[in-house]
Amino acid sequence: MLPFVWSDECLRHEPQAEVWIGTRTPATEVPARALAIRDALLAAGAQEIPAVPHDDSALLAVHDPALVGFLRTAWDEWSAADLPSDRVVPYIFARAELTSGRVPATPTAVWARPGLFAYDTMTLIGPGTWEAARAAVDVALTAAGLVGNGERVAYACCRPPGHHVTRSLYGGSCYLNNTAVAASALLERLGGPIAVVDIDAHHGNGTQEILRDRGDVLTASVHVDPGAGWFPHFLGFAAESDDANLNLPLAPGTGDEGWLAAVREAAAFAAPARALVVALGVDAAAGDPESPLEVSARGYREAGRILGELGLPTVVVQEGGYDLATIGPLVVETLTGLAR
Ligand code: SP5
Ligand code: ZN
Repeated sequence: MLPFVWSDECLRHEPQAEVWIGTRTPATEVPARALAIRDALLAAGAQEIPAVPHDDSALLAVHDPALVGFLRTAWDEWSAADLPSDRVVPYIFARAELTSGRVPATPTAVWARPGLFAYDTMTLIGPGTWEAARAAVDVALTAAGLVGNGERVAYACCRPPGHHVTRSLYGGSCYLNNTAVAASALLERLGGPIAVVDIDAHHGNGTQEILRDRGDVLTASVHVDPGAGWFPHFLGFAAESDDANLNLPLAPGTGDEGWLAAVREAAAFAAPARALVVALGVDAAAGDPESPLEVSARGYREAGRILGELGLPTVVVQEGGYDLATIGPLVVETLTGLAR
């Protein structure tokens, strides 16, 4: 049965909250997500494979060393500063225009440093955040290694998710871009072109910005229309599409029919590739608290079948999905469709 890669370290990130429009709201990207998915996979007979530690080379191929260095030490520095906040959160942002494009100073104040790397206030850092995010990269790289060595499909059961992280900025409940790291590693191993198809409910903005214009990666994303008021708000529009990038924004309320038509279009776009990375968010499902799309479990199974029909070596990397009662079965449905 299908191999899935796991690390207990991914459970160590406990954000507790998000700061949204200045209010502290309960976190939805919680450790129980990964446990729910793992339980469903084991019940379905999937084979658990422990993550193998990898050095930073694949990570640094897609991320600015300054971002990685910040994330590695952010909690230790914050907690040592004895601040009146139990999570790392930005309050001032180093927008490029602020310094007319010049490199901004590295702030003396520990509490100003997150503004060099964070693009939202929702993505809190606490004890264990770095260890979990770095372990998620190892999970994704282990899955990519399995596929590089001939496995047709491998699934990275990881969190925190990654597809909102750019080369140098973190946000959207994401810290390191597991999907982009997996794609980069697969590219090294198998050669290009590689395709990334992102079916998370939200646009894969970080993956798009990291991988587009490389010339050897095709990126496609099916997501709720940011123009209808949804994260990541600033991008994810159809007009960003070109020969190497395809954005398929969908109206809130879109169900199986419209969503699967877009998945088919994304699959056709990915067809010329030598290998595939699927950024699997199951938050497009009806009932998910973070998205207004209305996809069913049968829809997810059909999406898996459509992507599996490409017949490509495929790494599936977990992204979003927040309804603890259904995310496990939804992942199993997708992988069942894919691995048939
Ligand atoms: C990986 C992923 O699915 N990230 C999604 C990030 C989108 N979060 C946007 C949150 C907008 C405000 N949500 C208010 C509810 C607070 N829990
Ligand atoms: Zn999402």
